[in-house]
Parts: sequence; structure tokens; C-alpha cells
Amino acid sequence: MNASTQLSPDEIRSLFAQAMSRMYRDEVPLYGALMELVSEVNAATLADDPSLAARLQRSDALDRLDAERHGAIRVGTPRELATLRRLFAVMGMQPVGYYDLAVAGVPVHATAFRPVEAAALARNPFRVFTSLLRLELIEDAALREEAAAILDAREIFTPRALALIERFEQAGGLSADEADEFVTEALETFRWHSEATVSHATYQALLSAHRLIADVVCFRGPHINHLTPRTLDIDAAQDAMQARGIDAKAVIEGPPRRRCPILLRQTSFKALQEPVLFPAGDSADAGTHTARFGEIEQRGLALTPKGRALYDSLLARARESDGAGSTGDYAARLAAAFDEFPDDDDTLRRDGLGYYRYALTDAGRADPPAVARGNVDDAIAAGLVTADPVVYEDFLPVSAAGIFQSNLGGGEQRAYAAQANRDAFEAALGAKVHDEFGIYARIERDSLMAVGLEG
Ligand code: OOG
Ligand code: NI
Repeated sequence: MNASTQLSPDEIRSLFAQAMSRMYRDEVPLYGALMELVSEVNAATLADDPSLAARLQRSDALDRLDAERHGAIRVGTPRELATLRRLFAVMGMQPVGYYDLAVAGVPVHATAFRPVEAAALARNPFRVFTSLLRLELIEDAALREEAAAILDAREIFTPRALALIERFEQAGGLSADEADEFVTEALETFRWHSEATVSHATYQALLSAHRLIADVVCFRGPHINHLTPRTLDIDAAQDAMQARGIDAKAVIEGPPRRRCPILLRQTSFKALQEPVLFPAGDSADAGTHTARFGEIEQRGLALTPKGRALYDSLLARARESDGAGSTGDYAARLAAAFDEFPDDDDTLRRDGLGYYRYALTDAGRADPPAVARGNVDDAIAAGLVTADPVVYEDFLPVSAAGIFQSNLGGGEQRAYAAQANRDAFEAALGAKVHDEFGIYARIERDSLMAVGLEG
């Protein structure tokens, strides 16, 4: 095939993200309401703050804002995870980061599939947080084996999706027609099925081992469990959810509200109780399942390892007193702890706490030798260069655990003594996960080189 007739992975990702969003809006109408609410909040925030709009425009973030989403899925076996890696590769999405949730009482570990290049992120940063069940954490040996057998027997991909993945790998791309077909077929893997594949008794047994285990094992595939639009003001979005009577999570996960947003703040509406049918002949042939929800996120500055270490220690301090981070004065403790985190871009940048993207101003473009004469700080002070925050594209394990917990229903808290096991995860994935810091550092360095300053 002629390469020029192929669709780029970025284009396929955008088609897929749109199709996924349409499907989820049909499946969970409340998600549609959430999208409307977020686009209203974003329009109001941009109208109030023209400098924010200009900054987002400079860093390519404005165009992608309305299309921006992340989703999450949970799979059961190494084979499923490895095939997902190949499926996401068709859309230019690579595994980035390793997240161990067992320490937080959720028997999974995870990665995020997402684009890694600056240009691809600017096109559409669609990400899928993908968890792999750690079956070894089921204590009851008989139940563990039953779950493994159920998972081994299922096929979560359509034959045509598998064929198109192979086609992509061999031809190095897909034609527009193949890409359309690929999106339709791939969507099948993430669709909700209200018929459980196991008996009510097995469902109940897995549910009592951990609600998440039942969610992964008892259905035909890894239904998308939420999709998340990005808001520019999560506090306003949280208030708007409450004002519209949407059952929002009590606490916003992540850092407190700041002048310069860092990392990721998240809130969600609680998972729906959905009817489930069990195979005919089962004594109890109907029940409910709680798994699918809607989430909102606000993204800010990507932190360096130094900034991240400071974030982790301040967050730990705020959470110390109650562990769960859910009492009324948590917001006040969080804000107090984060007093120590600088909150202006200049200090964040000079102290090496976050990654910045540099660009020439009109004056800088008019006088390249002047830019090259000094260092970055001189060039910024002279109005030749701007430094805008690099957006955090990843996830936060403590926040993710909070999102998992508040949406499984049942309010249970488990403790697993298990160690993080990145090697086992990568073996299952069939690849190493990218280091997120390396990706941000490269974006920063490339921007420095592009303005004529050393990277
Ligand atoms: C994933 C929860 C993690 C996030 O935004 O941190 C997540 C899940 O519930 O499967 O999506
Ligand atoms: Ni999420």
C-alpha cells in the first residue's frame, strides 16, 4: 500500500476517541450532561481570563481542549494486556508509567496508554488508564483458579480487530477504510454488556473477594468504566455538578486549588447501579452492578522528580491524620500543607520543580542573536522568550486509588501486603513502560533548542 493513502495513528486515535465518547454518551447519559457542564465552565473561564486563553493557544492546548478525554479499563490476563498494547499502538498510544494500586487496597497494577510526542499530544492527547488484575491476590485458591479459568476462556477482541492489528503491524499503517473498520471493531471490546458470563453465585463469591475482581472477571470484556473531559476550573465544575443534583464525590483528589495548577485534580460522579442479568436457569437471574461513572479533571504543570517528591511528601502530610482524606477539614489541611509549594511560574521554573516549554516572542523572533547572547532567564527578562507550563499528561496513584474506591460501591477497604511488581507487569505487557519524566524533559529540551538556547 502507498503510505500516502494511510491514515496517521493520530487521525485514527481521534476517530476512536470520538466514537468512544459517542458510545459512552449513549450508554451513560449522565456523561453527556457532564460534558455540557464542562464546556460551559471552560467557556466562562476562558472569557474571564484572556491571558489563560493566550497561554493555552501558545502551547497548542486550546485546540485540543474540547476533544480531550481520558478513559479507564481493567483487564484480567497478560494476554489481554499484551494485545491491548498492540491495539493502542495502531492509534499512536504507548504505555507510560507504572502504577501500583495494591498498596492502596486495590488488587491491580496499571499503566496509561497515551501519545508521547509533543505534536501528537497537541493533536489529541486521548489516554486510557489500563489496569491488570493481580489474580494472585485472591486468597481463596479455588476461587482464584475459577477466576483464572473464566478469564482464560474469554476472547475480548473481535477476529476482525485482531486481523486489522496484524495488518497495521505488517503494512505500517491502515487505509482510511481499514481505519474506520478498525475503530468499529475495537469499540466492541469496550462496550458494556449487561449479561454476566457467570452464575450469580460465582459473581457473589468474586464480589466478596473484592468488588473489582467481580467487575473484571464476570463480563465479556473490559467495558470502559468512565470517560473524563478536562476542565479549566474544577472547583466551578464541582459546584455546577452539585447545583444540578449530580451525586458528586465529596473530595477533589490531588493538589489543592492554586494560582498555578500542578499535576492533576480529579472529581467524579458516583458509579451507577446497573441491572445485570445472569445466565438463564440461575436461581437469581437478575441483580445490579456498580462500576461505571463519570469523571472531571483539571490538568496543570508537569513536575520534575524534585517537584514530584515535594508533592508526594506534602500530600502524605495532609493525609496523615485520617488516612482516607475524606473528613470535612481535609481541604483545609491540604491547603495548609501546600503552603510550602511555590505558587508562581517563575519560582517553580527557576527552582526546577516543573517542566516549561519555551517559545520566542515577536521581539525574540526579530532578534535571534539577542536571544542566543544570554541564558534563558535573561531572554525571558528581556521579553524575548516566554515559558509556559508543560501540561501533565499522566495520572497519580493516590488519586487513582481514591477514584477506584469511591466508585466500586460498598465502601470496603482492603489491605494487600503485596509489593509493587513492575517486572511482572512489563512481562505481561510484553514491553517496558516509558518513563514519564523523560518524556517531559525532552519536550522542554526540544523547545529550548528551537528558540536557539542550549537544551
Ligand atoms: C481507574 C481509576 C484511575 C484516574 O483518573 O485516576 C483513573 C479505574 O477505576 O479503573 O481513571
Ligand atoms: Ni480517571
